[in-house]
Amino acid sequence: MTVRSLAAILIGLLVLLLMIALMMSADLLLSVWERLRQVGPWAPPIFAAVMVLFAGAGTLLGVRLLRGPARSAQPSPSVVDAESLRERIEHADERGVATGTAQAELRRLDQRKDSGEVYLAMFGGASAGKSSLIEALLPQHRLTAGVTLGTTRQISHYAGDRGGRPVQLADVPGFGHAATEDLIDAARDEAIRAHLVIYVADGDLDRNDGAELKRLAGYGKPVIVALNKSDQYTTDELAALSSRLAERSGADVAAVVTVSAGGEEQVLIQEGGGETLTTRRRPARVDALWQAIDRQLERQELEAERERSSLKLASEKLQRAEADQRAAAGQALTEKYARRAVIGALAAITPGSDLVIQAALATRFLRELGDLYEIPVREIEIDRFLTLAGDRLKKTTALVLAVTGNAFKAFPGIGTLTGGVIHAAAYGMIFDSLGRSICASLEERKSLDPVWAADQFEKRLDESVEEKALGYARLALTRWKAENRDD
Ligand SMILES: Nc1nc2c(ncn2[C@@H]2O[C@H](COP(=O)(O)OP(=O)(O)O)[C@@H](O)[C@H]2O)c(=O)[nH]1
Ligand SMILES: [Mg+2]
Repeated sequence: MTVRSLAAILIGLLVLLLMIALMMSADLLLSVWERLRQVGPWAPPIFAAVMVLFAGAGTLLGVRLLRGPARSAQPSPSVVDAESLRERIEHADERGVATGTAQAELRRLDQRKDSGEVYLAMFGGASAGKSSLIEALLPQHRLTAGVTLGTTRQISHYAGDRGGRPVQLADVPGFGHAATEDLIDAARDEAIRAHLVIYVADGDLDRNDGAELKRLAGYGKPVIVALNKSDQYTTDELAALSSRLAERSGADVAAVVTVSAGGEEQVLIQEGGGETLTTRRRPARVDALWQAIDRQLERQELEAERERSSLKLASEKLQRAEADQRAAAGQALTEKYARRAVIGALAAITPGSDLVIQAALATRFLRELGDLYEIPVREIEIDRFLTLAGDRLKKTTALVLAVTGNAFKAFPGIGTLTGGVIHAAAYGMIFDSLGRSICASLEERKSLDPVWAADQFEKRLDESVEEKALGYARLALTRWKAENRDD
């Protein structure tokens, strides 16, 4: 028996089973309906409504499960409109957030829109041939392309014209090698601001390239991958390479084209018995790239896409500035409460007792941090966290006290200190770690997550003891001396 006939029999059986199931359910439905009608004329419609409700809820649940967690959990809103962003900036400005970068981004978008120019940004690894490619696309410009890696140190724009439309080509530093993180970030921002990105590669795409392309796709950026230095490959190699490139970049890019930007090379020329070294331009072939660019420039959505990604960029810059400000304010608050904890402990601690978090002070502290992050923290979360943190603290009490006691050795001539002073300094470190773990939870988890924050608390306590001990020891000692002067 062939596989085909076996499949045919199986399908036949399946159809038969389905038909039987259909008949049985029809029979069941009819009998239920009949009985419902006997109950009263109102019964069948109610029954039908309940069934529809169940089916609807089931479908909704299924769809939710398939789609995964709700998108709204993401910190950055995927669609930002200019008006609400301006409002957010204004509010942030009033709170003292450094909104300059976000505002500059909006201004730049307005300027670019007014100019009517189409912005194309080069992007890619160092020495892939970005600068050379601009020279090949716009021969009226001479750039400082070079053999040295990472020659391009800043973002420059080169004006041109394509089919009567003014264009600006942005040359950016490539990533890899000598490029600093700041330079790469500036290049990324420029790519996000552009209408269209030309991703230059001179060989296979590696993991770095993949990550950059994914990131650009996240902004909805149209990207053309230009496989450069095609003169270095045979026709077969080139075909294999570009199909691999297309496969690897997948849905993230609009097109893959092969080009030869040319660039310059040093050659030895034989002349009348002697040899001279001269610079020669390699021939450039960039027609395929221009055609791919033209196709993208024809797209209606180009302008709206540029606006969307630029606004998203501005919004992210605002978010970063807000986070920086929250972190600074959180730090200041932490220092304030750590001092209070030291002072409070000096008055209250009996020598030799365990470290116990000063609950009333800690509760007020955590509330204030919640207000700062504009995240409501509930009593129950605070209690739970303080309990967990207290348990972790028991494990480290000996260590914290030992390190603190040791720190006092830095102060000459203090002889024997009461355990109370050592305890007080330890409280400074505890509140320091409390503050930093809660700030981390509020920033990263967008809530006071008791278990997560308690883990952070323990880790930060371990990390900070050595470096912080001296500072809090000094504080405790100063206060203690001030209080005992009259004795
Ligand atoms: N063989 C060959 N070399 C090229 C080509 N395009 C650029 N180059 C060379 O690649 C090197 C780096 O070029 P450059 O434009 O500075 O790269 P960038 O760092 O991406 O801007 C230079 O030595 C260029 O001459 C090309 O199409 N073929
Ligand atoms: Mg360059």
